[in-house]
Amino acid sequence: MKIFHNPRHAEHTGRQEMFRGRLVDCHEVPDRLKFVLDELQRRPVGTLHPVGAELALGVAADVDAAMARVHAPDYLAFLANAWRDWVALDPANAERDALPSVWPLPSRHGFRTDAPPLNFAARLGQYAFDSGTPLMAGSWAAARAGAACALAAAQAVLAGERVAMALTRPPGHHAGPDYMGGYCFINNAALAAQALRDDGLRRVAVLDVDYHHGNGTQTCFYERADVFTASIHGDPRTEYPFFLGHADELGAGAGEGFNLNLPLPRGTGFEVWWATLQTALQAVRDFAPQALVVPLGLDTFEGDPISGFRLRSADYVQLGQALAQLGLPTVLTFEGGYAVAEVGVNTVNVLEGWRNIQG
Ligand code: SP5
Ligand code: ZN
Repeated sequence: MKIFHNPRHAEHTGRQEMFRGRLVDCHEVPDRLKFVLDELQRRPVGTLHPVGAELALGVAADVDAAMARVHAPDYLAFLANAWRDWVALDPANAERDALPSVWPLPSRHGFRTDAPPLNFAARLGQYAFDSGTPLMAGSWAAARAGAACALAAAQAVLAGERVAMALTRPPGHHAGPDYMGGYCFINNAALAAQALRDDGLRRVAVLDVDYHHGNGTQTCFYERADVFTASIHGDPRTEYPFFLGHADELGAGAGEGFNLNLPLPRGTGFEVWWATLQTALQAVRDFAPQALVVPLGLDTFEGDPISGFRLRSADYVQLGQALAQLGLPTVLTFEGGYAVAEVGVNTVNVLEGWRNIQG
């Protein structure tokens, strides 16, 4: 297994996120990735390949072109210049992370989206759906290098690897075509799926196992029949991201029937989660894809500080085995998982499960 990791990830190190009226320490911290790398030293289940944005070659040789296949040009330009614009708003901002605090509600409320603001705080609200995703000087460089990791993993699979992982942060599955949020800026899983399509695979499936609904990925492919998206997650009636991820979201237009949401109540344990995984796996098999992308969140773990499922460390070996048994060329992208001390063991357990099946 090839594991493409992001040497620039720590350039994105948020300090605080807004939670219920106060700023709390960020959950999405650089140590998450460090603990995975440490565990990979102990259990070398794959080969490690550092990838910087400048190193990506092959499919959509240009990382920026690949990002533009998924994200809107104005959103990418916003991200690329965000830090400069934030500091220009007030030089004292150089010492602070950018968090939005004003949003245009949907147009039914009369707020206009046809007259984009120039004020950076307003623009941040235009492109971010929560105030839990701090943006700082290095966020763009880190996210862009992460995109390169996702593309490198897709390239490896296209070149014949049975499984490759993009081990990067910030994560990606909450980022939509033109918005950030949920600790995410660039949707690495969507990039990988689109790269697989662009290299000629006709059908690609995405199976999101993060605790939170993969709203960004769902939205990217919602009206398309060539990329099937499925997600198992905490019920959005009580769980983040709240405004998407319900079971009745089936896709639209040509994409109708090509989105599957399997929400489960907070508190769900492995037995019910596993049965639900079987439903998702069967849906993937029914779609008959040529490749699979798995946004791999480890925040389904019983010890996760912000999530509510009850998986145990050993359960992740079974997850890896079940995914491997699909027999599909697969790209894994590292998403959530905030029990920092355990996220390494849990991630490598998935990879270990894979190796048990594929040798
Ligand atoms: C990629 C991913 O897993 N994103 C998740 C984003 C969740 N953001 C909102 C979480 C708010 C939880 N805050 C809990 C504070 C407890 N002290
Ligand atoms: Zn999550």
